[in-house]
Amino acid sequence: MSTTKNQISRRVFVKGLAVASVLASTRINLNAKEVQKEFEKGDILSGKVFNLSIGYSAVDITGTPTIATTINGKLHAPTLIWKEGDDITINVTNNLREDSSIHWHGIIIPTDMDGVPGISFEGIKPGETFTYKFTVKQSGTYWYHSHSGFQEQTGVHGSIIIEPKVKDPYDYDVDYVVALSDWSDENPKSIYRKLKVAGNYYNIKQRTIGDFIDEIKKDGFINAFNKRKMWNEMDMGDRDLSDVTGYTYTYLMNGDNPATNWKALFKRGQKVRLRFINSSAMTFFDVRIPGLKMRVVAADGNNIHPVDIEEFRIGVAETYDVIVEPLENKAYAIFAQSLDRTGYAIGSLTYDENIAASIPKMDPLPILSMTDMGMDMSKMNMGGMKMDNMAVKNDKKPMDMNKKTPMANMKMDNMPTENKKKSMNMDMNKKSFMTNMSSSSMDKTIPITPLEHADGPQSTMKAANPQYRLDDPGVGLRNNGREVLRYSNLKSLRSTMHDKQPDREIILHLTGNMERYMWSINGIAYPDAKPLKFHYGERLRITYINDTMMNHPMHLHGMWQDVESGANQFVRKHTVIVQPGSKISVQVTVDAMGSWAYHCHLLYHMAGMFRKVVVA
Ligand SMILES: [Cu+2]
Repeated sequence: MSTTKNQISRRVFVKGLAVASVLASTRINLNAKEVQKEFEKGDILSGKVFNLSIGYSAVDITGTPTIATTINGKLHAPTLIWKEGDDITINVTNNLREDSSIHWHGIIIPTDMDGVPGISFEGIKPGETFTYKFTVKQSGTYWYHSHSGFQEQTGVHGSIIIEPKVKDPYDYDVDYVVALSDWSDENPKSIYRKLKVAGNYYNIKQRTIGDFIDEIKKDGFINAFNKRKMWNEMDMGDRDLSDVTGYTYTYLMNGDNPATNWKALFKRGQKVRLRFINSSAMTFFDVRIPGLKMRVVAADGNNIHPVDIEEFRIGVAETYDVIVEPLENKAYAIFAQSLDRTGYAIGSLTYDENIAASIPKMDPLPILSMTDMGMDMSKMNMGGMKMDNMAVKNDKKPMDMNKKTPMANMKMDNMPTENKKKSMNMDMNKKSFMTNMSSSSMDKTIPITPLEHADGPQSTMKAANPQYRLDDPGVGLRNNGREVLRYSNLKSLRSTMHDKQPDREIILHLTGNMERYMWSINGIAYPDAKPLKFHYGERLRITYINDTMMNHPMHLHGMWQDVESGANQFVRKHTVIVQPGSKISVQVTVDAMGSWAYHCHLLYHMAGMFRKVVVA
């Protein structure tokens, strides 16, 4: 790791304009010289004491100068390098005109250091400095961001590298952070307002009448009509892949826009570690480096059994560390296209800093299929409609529960008949909470603690027959001819020998109302919900059921989520993607007292799809 400091490339974060602190207040509590020194050092800070200043900066990312909220004048904020075992101090000064905060994402720390206003502390008032002090008890790749308002969208996000006490079990010569983000010149309040008016405001690729005619030719009128009707009833289109898209976003790599083309240097034959961090507000990225295989060695900071792949999807707030070995003297594209294919972040892994890689072609726009709606393609035949044809062309094999599926011994037929009937009718509005889950690899039946739920306006969608889809790379990545990472490939290196069986289980339905752009859990939005009670010392199983058509990256603060990624196989994560219309189970060792935030990490979903967790 000694190479890190020198090898992580230094670059001007926002090209074209000097980053000026336009509203730099006179209330900075820090020694001005020190801050200045940090600027000179570039974008990496290391040691045991860190001084971070949140303020306004002028940036020009799209050709239109505008104001960002930044840390130490940087968009993406400085990378913090910590050492496992160190006691560190971080002074965070808020020079904004509104409250601010910093949350250390995925870092296991006491609740009062976790940085969530209203849960862990009161937030940082304008002009004030809050001092975070904690012991670093883990290693790997993480990130940090504001947990106040929409500041994460306007630039308050940075990377964290924690050097391990014991060397990582893989070798590499150079080491780079590749942080992805989404930038908009629009005020995020205005983005949110537009979504409230029309959930599909930023979806510019709606279906045309021409598409409909093609479908009639292909599927026959009735089938095509029914398909269309179903989407209309949900107030959605099969192309509504993301709420906020390249229509307003410019996608950035380490703060650089595609025109700047961020560069990482290598010498032929070197092993390069790339630490991918999705620090965007709303965007899932599909990442590949054409011409190179990637060996995934860590997920969310935790080392895993290495997996060789050609492409991976990274959800908001997830991190993946990969190792690549470029054997040719050329420029390779680090290509991260947004899930909705409305744009991309790009950089170059190059042997010469003056040579940038050419831009790969974006994949065609993926189309949501019945799988993503939570239909079990393998078992249902809906009212004579040919289900096989309904899986849209590029998603021909939506899922294969029989082959390779880690949870193969799970009883998929356990569904109450009532549910089956409902799914036949495709009743997307009625809810039928399924409480009877037979759980795969566990010997005993786990008692389910019922939770409050509501059938009101917060929840207008319902997955008819949600399935575990760990082997499904997700919409747009199925059968694309490349080897794509799936959750079923992820297996933690840490031993799970001594993990106890879950004491109990809770079921969280991820729910929403697309028409009114409201998001909730079990049909109840955060302001109306009671805190979730976790018992200190218990092993808790949480099953997510996604009743909506969007991916939700679910993030639990303060404790790990051990995802059941296969039979007797876990991967330890802080953020778990719950695919549309699917279910997924995690186990949590409840070992952190206090109050914690628990939420979907899509910024504009957070207001509703959020819970306070109280561990007592
Ligand atoms: Cu969400």
